[in-house]
Amino acid sequence: MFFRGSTESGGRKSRALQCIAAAALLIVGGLGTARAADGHRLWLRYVPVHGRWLERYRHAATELVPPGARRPTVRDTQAELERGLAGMLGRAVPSAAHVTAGGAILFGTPKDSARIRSLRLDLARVGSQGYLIRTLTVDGHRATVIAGNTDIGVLYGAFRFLRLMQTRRPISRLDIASRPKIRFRVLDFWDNLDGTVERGYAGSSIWKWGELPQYLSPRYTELARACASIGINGVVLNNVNASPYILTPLYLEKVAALAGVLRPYGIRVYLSVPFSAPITVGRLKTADPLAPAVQAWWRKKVAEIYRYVPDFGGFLTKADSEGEPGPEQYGRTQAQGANVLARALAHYGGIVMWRTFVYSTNPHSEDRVMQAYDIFKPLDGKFDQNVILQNKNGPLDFQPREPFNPLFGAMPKSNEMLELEITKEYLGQQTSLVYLGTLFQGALRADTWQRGRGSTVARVIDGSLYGERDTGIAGVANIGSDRNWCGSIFNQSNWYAFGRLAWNPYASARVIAADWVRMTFTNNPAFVRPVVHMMMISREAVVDYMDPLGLASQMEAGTHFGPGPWVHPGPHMPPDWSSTYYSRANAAGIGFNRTATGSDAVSQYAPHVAAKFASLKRCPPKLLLWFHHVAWTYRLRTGRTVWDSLLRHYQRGLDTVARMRKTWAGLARYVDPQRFRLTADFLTIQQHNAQWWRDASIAYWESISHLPLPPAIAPPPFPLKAYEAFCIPYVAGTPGGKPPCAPDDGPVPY
Ligand code: BDP
Repeated sequence: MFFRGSTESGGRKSRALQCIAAAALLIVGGLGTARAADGHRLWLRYVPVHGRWLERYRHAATELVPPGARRPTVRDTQAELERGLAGMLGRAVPSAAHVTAGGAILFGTPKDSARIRSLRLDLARVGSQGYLIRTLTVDGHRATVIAGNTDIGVLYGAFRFLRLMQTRRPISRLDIASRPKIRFRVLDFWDNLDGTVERGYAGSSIWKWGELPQYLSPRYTELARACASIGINGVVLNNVNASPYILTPLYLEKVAALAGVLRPYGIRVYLSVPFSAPITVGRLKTADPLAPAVQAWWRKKVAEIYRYVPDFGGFLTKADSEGEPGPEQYGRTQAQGANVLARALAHYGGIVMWRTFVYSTNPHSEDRVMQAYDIFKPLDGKFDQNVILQNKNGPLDFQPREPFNPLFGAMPKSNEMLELEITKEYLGQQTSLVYLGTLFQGALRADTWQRGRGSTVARVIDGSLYGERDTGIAGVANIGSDRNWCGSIFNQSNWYAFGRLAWNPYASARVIAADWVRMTFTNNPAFVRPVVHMMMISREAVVDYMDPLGLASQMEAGTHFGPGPWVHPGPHMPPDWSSTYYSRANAAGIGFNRTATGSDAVSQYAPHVAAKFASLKRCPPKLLLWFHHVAWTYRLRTGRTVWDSLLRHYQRGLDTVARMRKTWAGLARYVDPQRFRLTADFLTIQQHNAQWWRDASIAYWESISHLPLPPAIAPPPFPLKAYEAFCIPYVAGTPGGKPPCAPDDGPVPY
């Protein structure tokens, strides 16, 4: 049972009774439906509190004083507080019209609640989405006040208050003010209308288009609650490789139904749109953004969408990228393309999130990682006010490690937002335990130096560097139809970390991990400490066994699962989708020369950063092979050769995973059996994968470098040919469904 994980003190019998009471209450609401230990309840488990914390919390939560209004968000806020308090305190907390006793929880906006109005709280500083939580004397009693300027601000405050209890923080003397630093905090679902999910590893799409609009699965509300609990306020419903059908009335009706469910939780709906929609849906002859008929078509279509969804958020666009249509086809710029959509949306307050993930797979084109900058940088100042350029964190494509994208901070007259990939497409997919909080934090803290020291990506995207108002951050969702939402329990932490960092991009990945562990499993330090440690080292482990020292894109080219350092360009393999394009490995050395003697990608960074990356001595070793081609025998600062270091990284990655597995194996007594088993078995799979990556990579590099393995490195058990032949043809989430290879008839090496 799920409550086995709790180890805090408290009489066994009374604890059992409390558990039964709480479970009964939880079953009534949303995420608390049956099969409690399967991970379905995410971090909103609200399990019973025991011992001294229970005493304290009961004193500080004696009654709920809701505002008079009964709008959906207000009702949901009350329901959440009731559910959370009942679950944690083991008894229902009654509602009262006024504060009648010490320990009351008074929530609402000054508009709705005369009491809150009379407190004259300084709510101006929390804006339209923030909240205050304060312990005050109200009508002679000590009370907790959760207040905001809007219903949604109050809901966020309620979740924060519950989190304090879930993570065992004192709640009797509170003075908290919080507001999101970023305005648009969006989850991008790469979900197709046929129910598949591009790069989705958690089952099929959560949106059941065939059932909509008549049937609204309770999962939608549960999803909305979970998103609101971490402040996510936008959802793009469909894949960036967008089907035009999404813009037809058949689907707009369904979109409207979903928007209706998400709205009370402060979540706006956005759609990915193909640039060619005027042709495919509108039956025009062109999608040229300068053609008046095209402009009129977009205006009409947008007006229609707003009739279905009056608070529609806007569009996300992937144009001129990987075969998707775009303005370039008509000889128009990305700005002309973006603006035609932006102008149609402006009247309604909608935005365009225009992706800068634009590149050409033409074999003769320039260094792939330089293309977006060269296309977009000259257009700075040409984008309409309601366009936000959406940059992936790195200049390539969501690799285990990349330097930051040079576009950040390089376009002071344009809005820029950050796109992160929560689904672990390139990091082992659903079975690998990789906490991305550290990756996200690294991306946000990267210093662009565009306005001197401290010009971090976080400051670019929260508007504090150049003063933009339309600020945003997007995460490619890792959510699907699986009971546990994300394919594994620990994948939930990445959704969670994304939300927390979207609210506050300066937050600490470690603190977020600890909160998540406490809410998801238990507050017992004997569990929290080792698990947080395991999460904090998990990303580096994957980098070590997949792409160490600044290598990139060494995975199988279609599925992006498993090693493929040997993948080279061919008739069906564009150079910049191949691994050898990135490693540039030959008998003399390894790495991509991006200094002035090579592609000169370094010149796209601010001078201070460029100088550092360009210098062989000063370039961080973790990015060495991204920027430099060096001899296998080149010595790093550590005194080791590149060859030696590379081998040690692979080994270290594997060893770390083995250690993580061992750590987890020792924690069974703190976790319910179901979630324990799933995680343990997935760590076993991950260890196999790490071994496969290590062995295959070493076998391949040996064949190129012709150097011997030092005694500390065990030779790969199979010849290179066996690794090249070993293949997994079908991997969830791979578009097209065409197997990249055929498994052979021999034994399975991993
Ligand atoms: C790549 C994915 C591909 C996406 C693309 C994108 O492999 O499935 O369509 O990114 O971001 O990494 O558009």
